[in-house]
Amino acid sequence: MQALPVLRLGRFTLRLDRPLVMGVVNVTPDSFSDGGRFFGAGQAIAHAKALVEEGADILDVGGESTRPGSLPVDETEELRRVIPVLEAVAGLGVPVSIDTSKPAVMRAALASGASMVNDVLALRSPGAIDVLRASDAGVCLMHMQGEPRTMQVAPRYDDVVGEVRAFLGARIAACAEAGIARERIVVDPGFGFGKTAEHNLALLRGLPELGTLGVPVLAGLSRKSTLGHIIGRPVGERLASSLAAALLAAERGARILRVHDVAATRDALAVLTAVQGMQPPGREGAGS
Ligand code: HH2
Repeated sequence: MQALPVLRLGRFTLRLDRPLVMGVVNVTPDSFSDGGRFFGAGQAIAHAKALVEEGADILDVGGESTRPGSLPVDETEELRRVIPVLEAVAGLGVPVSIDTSKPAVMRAALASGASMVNDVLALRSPGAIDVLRASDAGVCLMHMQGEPRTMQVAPRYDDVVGEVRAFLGARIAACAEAGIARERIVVDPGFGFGKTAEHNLALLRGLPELGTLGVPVLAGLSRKSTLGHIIGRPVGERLASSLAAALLAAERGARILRVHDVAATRDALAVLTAVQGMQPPGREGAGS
């Protein structure tokens, strides 16, 4: 089944005729990629505004790191981190997603202007589906094997693409059963979440198979350790490899790229959409 042409996230309807860019706003002291640089609400808000100016189609605000080995954050602290940021960025003109697995944080975030829930547990926490059922928000259902604290210890699959696809298919079905329209759903193989570099590469290769689930696929490879594994560079030196990964994912059908470097990703994707014969936004009539 082909992916639906639009994505409905609360009051926003996004067309999916070109790959969309989701800009990451981490309000955390310990994220793997930007390690506390935007931890204060003021810094996070300024960063979010900069990402919108760079062309982010969606912002993804998170108050809990899910990097390998990270420990859970309690609900009060997570709310303290994200709510002031959501209230400030909800009016920037692009849909805002809340990156959380806690139903209470989802509920408060949606009440504070978020239009999407990005859940690395794919709404498996008790009560999470009910929060989405009672809203018109979008949802990203992500695959993870295990939990962040231990997920990279010994990830194992017989058929990583088949198993991830079956899991995501079952989560789409659970959402459909709860009355969540397919146009509100996105799926994500969860690069780096309980996967070795080989598993991640197999998933990138097999991304078109996830596209046959009939909802848009989101890919988050930006600055991840699989890229470090390939090129042998630390997290601050992975821009070129992140752009390569974003293009490869988009070429294999990913409709949303979750990235830290929005402007550079937009430029890279503009080349792809031009080659594919789609019009990059805002460049109509450009000559040379
Ligand atoms: N990756 C991270 C966090 N959330 N959500 C989805 N849907 N897909 C992903 O690949 C994904 C995600 C990890 O990246 P980051 O937010 O930069 O780091 P941290 O979890 O350490 O805050």
